[in-house]
Amino acid sequence: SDKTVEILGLRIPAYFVPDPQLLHDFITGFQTRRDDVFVVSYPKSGTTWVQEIVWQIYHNGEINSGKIEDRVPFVEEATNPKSTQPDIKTLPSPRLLKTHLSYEAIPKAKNKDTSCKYIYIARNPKDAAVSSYKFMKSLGSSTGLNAPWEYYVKLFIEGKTMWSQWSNHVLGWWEHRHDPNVLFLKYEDLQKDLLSNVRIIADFLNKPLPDDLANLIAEQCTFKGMMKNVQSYLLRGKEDGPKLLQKGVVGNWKEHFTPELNERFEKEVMAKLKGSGLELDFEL
Ligand code: PPS
Repeated sequence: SDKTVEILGLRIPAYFVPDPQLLHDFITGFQTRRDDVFVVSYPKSGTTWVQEIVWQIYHNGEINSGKIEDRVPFVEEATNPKSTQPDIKTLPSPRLLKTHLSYEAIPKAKNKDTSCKYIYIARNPKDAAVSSYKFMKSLGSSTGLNAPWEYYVKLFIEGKTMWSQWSNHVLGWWEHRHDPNVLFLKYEDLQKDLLSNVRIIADFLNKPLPDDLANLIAEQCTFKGMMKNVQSYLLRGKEDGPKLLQKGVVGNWKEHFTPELNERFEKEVMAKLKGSGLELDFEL
């Protein structure tokens, strides 16, 4: 947790925020445009997946080998001098952007009529916790994490890992799921029926797809399809290191959770969803 900085109530990894005040000012001063599309999530919930789908919807199903962060830049990376992604401020419209910001912290239009769009993707937090642990480990000890799984998951439950408490994040967005400019998706639904979800995303973006294009994008955005363009999802300069695409399955947590840990997670994380109507802990 000492490797994070706190901005707008969220813990963000320090390795890409050399100056927290600068990022704070960037986010709070962000001028949204009506045609901005934010792909939003709690980390390791399927952001890259939705970024690729949205990008292909805007580019007629083209497969582009450019890095995903060059095509759909990351808001929280915007003030990192080491970052090579395009400058978000001067990016031509329509801007497709990635962020892990909470509903509270995300840039919004001053006037509701000129609001941009937000696509939120949620995932079973047990799988998200395993995914982020593996990813952080693969970053190496200088920027990543050098702790056993049991310790990491304890921090996750306490809301001390990146982007803070999972339940606050997801429920904050869930409350706005009926807003006309918010689309709330679930990773597990995309796994079950990708084609329908590609259509739902396209319709939300006012870009309804002809059948052949919807089929093509759904095919190209399966885990297998995206692995054919894997260089897009490897971190620049660290091509043999951390991967945004790791295993891509539902229920991987079962290999990592002891019954005791599962019980604690149910009590301290899943229980917070009670009464909200949001269900994520289901089997495929
Ligand atoms: S990040 O770093 O927060 O932006 O990561 P994010 O992209 O949100 O999440 C990474 C996990 O999403 C999986 N993924 C996919 N699963 C299924 N199908 C497709 N096409 C796909 N693309 C990405 C990726 O493998 C990570 O999950 P794990 O469980 O680690 O495999």
